[in-house]
Amino acid sequence: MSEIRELYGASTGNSVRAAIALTEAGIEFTPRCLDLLSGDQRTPEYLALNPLGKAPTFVDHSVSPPLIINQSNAIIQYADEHAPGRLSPRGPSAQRYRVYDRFYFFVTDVIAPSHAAFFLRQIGQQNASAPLSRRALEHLMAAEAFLESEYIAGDAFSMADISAFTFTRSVRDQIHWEKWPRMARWLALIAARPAVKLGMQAFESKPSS
Ligand SMILES: N[C@@H](CCC(=O)N[C@@H](CS)C(=O)NCC(=O)O)C(=O)O
Repeated sequence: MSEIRELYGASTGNSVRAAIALTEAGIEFTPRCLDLLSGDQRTPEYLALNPLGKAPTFVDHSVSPPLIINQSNAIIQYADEHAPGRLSPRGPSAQRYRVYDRFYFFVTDVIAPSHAAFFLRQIGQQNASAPLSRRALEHLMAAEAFLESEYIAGDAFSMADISAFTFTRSVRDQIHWEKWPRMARWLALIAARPAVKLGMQAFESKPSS
């Protein structure tokens, strides 16, 4: 485990997606577990790294000053750029833009409404949250049509699979899988990847000292 790169996070979709991307890219990092319920994200030390007090935060100490990335999707982009060809095809091509297109579909049309719904539930607005949760789920199921090949954006695993995976897994009990055979097969395929398994476990240990 490398102390040169650290990923602060918790067992939430945003942190786990970042951990999966770094692991798939072969980038070593030390996971730093935050206990969000205890407020680890609001300590002065953490706020110095992430002023909004959100997880994840990635710190790369190999450069001076250290590179700090706060957005999960920017961490995924870092992983993509540091391991060319692993999370998206090399060089501009129709295939590369299909990866980006589908990656952003999940980020903006699935994950974003689902986050908004979560926030509304947290502030007691259950009624307002329900249509957003439904919308996220409806959009997710559009991905059945993406899966003409094995992966979300074609024949190769990509960052689009990472953006789709954690949310799909989190709602797996709400899905009538018999209607979505390609998605069912895809979910099992991604869940079985060694790097995905490792990324999923990154923040399962107890808080680091
Ligand atoms: N846009 C950010 C969102 C980060 C975010 O909302 N993280 C949540 C967990 S999923 C968080 O840290 N919540 C703790 C809090 O708000 O106190 C990203 O994608 O990284």
